[in-house]
Amino acid sequence: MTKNKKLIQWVNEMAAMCQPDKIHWCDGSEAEYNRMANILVKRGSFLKLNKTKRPNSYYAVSDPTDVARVEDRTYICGDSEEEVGPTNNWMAPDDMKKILKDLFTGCMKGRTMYVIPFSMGPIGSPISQIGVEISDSPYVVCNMRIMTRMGSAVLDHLGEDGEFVPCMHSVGYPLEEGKQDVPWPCNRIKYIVHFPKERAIWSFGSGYGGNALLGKKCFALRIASIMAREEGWLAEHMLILGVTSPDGVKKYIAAAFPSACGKTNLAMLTPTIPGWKIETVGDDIAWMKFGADGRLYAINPEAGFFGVAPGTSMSTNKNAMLSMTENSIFTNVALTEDNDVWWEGMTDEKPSHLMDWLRRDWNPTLHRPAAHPNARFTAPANQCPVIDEKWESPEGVPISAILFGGRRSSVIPLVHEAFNWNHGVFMGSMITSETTAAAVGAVGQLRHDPFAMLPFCGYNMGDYFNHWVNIGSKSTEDKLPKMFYVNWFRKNDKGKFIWPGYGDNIRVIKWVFERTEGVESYKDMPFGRIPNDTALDTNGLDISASDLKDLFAVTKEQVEHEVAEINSYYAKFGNHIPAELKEEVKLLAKRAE
Ligand code: O2Y
Ligand code: MN
Repeated sequence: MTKNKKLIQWVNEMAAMCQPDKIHWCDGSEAEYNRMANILVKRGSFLKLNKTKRPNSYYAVSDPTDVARVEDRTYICGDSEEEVGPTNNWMAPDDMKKILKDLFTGCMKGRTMYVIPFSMGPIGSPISQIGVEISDSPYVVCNMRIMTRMGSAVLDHLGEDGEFVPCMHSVGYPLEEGKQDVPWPCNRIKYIVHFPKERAIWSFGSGYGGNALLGKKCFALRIASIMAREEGWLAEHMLILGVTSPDGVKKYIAAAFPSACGKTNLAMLTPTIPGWKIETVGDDIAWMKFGADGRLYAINPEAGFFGVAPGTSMSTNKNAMLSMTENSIFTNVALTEDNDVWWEGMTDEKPSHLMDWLRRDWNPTLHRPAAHPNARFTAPANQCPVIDEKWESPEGVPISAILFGGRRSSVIPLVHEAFNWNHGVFMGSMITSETTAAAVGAVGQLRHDPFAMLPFCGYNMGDYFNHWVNIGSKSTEDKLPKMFYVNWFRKNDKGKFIWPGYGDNIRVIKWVFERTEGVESYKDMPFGRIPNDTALDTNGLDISASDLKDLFAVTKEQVEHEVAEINSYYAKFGNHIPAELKEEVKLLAKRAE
């Protein structure tokens, strides 16, 4: 228990409103985890996987209507619509509170209310923050124990008057008298709501991923981006990796990619060129603050991976596969006859018989996927074979380069480097990418996703760009990370990917590394600096000279089209777009002439 007065008062208030049968304060112990898992097994929500093949691991399938983040039900309730900007849904805070209070009243009848104290980042790090999630879902408790530092140690650190972010969650499925529970309780009505002034989160109706594990997207990105702006730091949708050259020199890189564009794969990459080593600090979120030396230091606020399963295999991401060999949870994948997991792309040969994520018999002749495309594994980060020795360092790791990326089949080169900080901010602001299954909605459509933060920025995106420009004025170019834009996804005229990707992305990382060392291995093109003719290491790579050329090919008309596109996108934000970025658009237009 706790002596924190604010926390006790909040829990009492929420309990009075939600009317649970019981309240359980989570201690984060292994025994508690096992008890929760057993509750879920009894309810039919969890199935214990084959204990020889996948020790201490569980299988869950969600309700078919609750499979991804619900962006159209996600709100930022700032004081005004302008404050949250045109990329967020808005409602006046008092109006939203009324709706939520109605929905939450009695919503936990017949259930236990779990109080889940958690730390985003190593407990006690100057960059970390504390949250407390209240939830009626034991599935959330289990996942939060993997994804965050959770339990009594956090309450001890919080003390009597420490600050925390209150995160209120219900699946919205009360068990009034006689009502039977279901394996995946949820509600047709869903609200994922953020109150910036109170720094509070309310989530109703969904038990899935980012909608329900409130430390992740809701806190570590939306609320933290607001904190970061007020306090002069950065809360970003970025992986963090360490790269060591054959000479033993180590640098850290952060990289922002839209959802399900291979961030986990890049974070755990197995290099195809000898002597290079990649180690993982984080695969989804980075919090970065300036150190006394004027450099940006990053921590991974999470303690686990909530990765996309389909497409993950021993050849695409061996380290992810080895991270989830035990103590893991699998959601919406398929189940094998011997109680193990399977998903599309996991093995070359498909199993002859499975139970699919909709609990139906499945065999390969059916020609439909056995796993949902947004199926997930939840695995502890410390089980990753290439976890970086400093991944829990309280002071974070110094960042030498920031990569931006998107899924673009044409126009954007394999890699280009920014001329300077503001040009890099401009590059981040112009990310467009083809949509994936990580969020509900059409897949494969091109959409702007600036800094890969479109669904995750807690305030006006124009002001967010300005915050990035301001960060650049707090240090000097030699200390700030260099910025790059990468695109692994260019296709040829037959619709085939030109670049092999995966482990071969080390070739691009190698060039980035050398650029941070000051090697003059570049030439200019309108978008920025690209590797000069000999700079990209293609030794041992089966790629023709013309394909290589195509990876960087851009016509004047294509650049002009991007300029027109970014101008019309910026127009949505009116005078919130910083003058420095408007200037960058003009400079790009000039370079295309
Ligand atoms: O949260 C979800 O339901 C899936 S989306 C997700 C999960 C882990 C990491 N990133 C994302 C994302 O959408 O960026
Ligand atoms: Mn993500």
